[in-house]
Amino acid sequence: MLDAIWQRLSFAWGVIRIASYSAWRFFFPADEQQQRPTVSALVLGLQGVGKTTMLTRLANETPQQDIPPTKGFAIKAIQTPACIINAMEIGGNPKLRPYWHRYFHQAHGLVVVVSDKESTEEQAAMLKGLLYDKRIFGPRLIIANTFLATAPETPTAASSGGDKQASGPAAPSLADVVRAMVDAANASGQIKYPVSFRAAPLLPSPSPSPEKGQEEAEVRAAFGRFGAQVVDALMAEAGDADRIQPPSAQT
Ligand SMILES: Nc1nc2c(ncn2[C@@H]2O[C@H](COP(=O)(O)OP(=O)(O)OP(=O)(O)O)[C@@H](O)[C@H]2O)c(=O)[nH]1
Ligand SMILES: [Mg+2]
Repeated sequence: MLDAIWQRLSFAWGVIRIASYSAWRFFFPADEQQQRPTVSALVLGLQGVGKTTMLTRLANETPQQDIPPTKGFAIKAIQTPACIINAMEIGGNPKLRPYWHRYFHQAHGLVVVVSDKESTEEQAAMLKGLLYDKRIFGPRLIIANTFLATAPETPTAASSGGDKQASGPAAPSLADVVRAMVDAANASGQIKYPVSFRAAPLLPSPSPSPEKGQEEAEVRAAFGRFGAQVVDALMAEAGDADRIQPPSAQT
């Protein structure tokens, strides 16, 4: 009951923010240099994989220490050189996942976050569904949050129970599994737009390395390329960036 009220309130708050921003831009249009296309991206992934953490960082905000799970959805505007991405995250709670598909038609592209903290098997199954789902429009970007892979002293999902293997050859890493799925999807000819893949830790490792800033830059770069890719794909379709419309608004 409280959850339903909370979801309605967050939805209303999202609508108010978008409406206020649109009204502001109507009366005070951005100067020509600032006029970049706006595209919408749907951000999905299991609970706790780091979707809000990633979007908070990309929106140039400092993530809180302990981020509460996203109830319903959350929207962040991300500035990239190519465009402004309105990223809409839907919570990964199992109770929310059956509703993901309702948002497929509202986005120009999809970002899926997977994390080596969670079961590889469960995430591979989720990813397979999302990669080949024909209701999803536009390019897809898969980001593997490889935080644990860069913190060797922390047990990984593979070694702590997620994907148990008594002994013998080490299980392939989440990044390897996902990369193989992405390559297969791209080679299958069943997907209209290309799928991109980036593996990067979203949080700094416990013992920060000198490359800490570079890790974040890699995630940012992946997002920048994603934005550019979404715009390119849409321009090829529409012929003009000004005519970019979310798929749901095209009919
Ligand atoms: N140790 C560790 N903690 C992480 C990692 N990614 C995120 N966290 C933390 O895990 C918690 C959940 O992260 P979120 O960014 O809220 O995850 P989410 O994908 O948005 O989860 P939902 O909104 O519930 O779907 C936060 O407290 C983060 O600080 C990671 O890779 N490793
Ligand atoms: Mg979240």
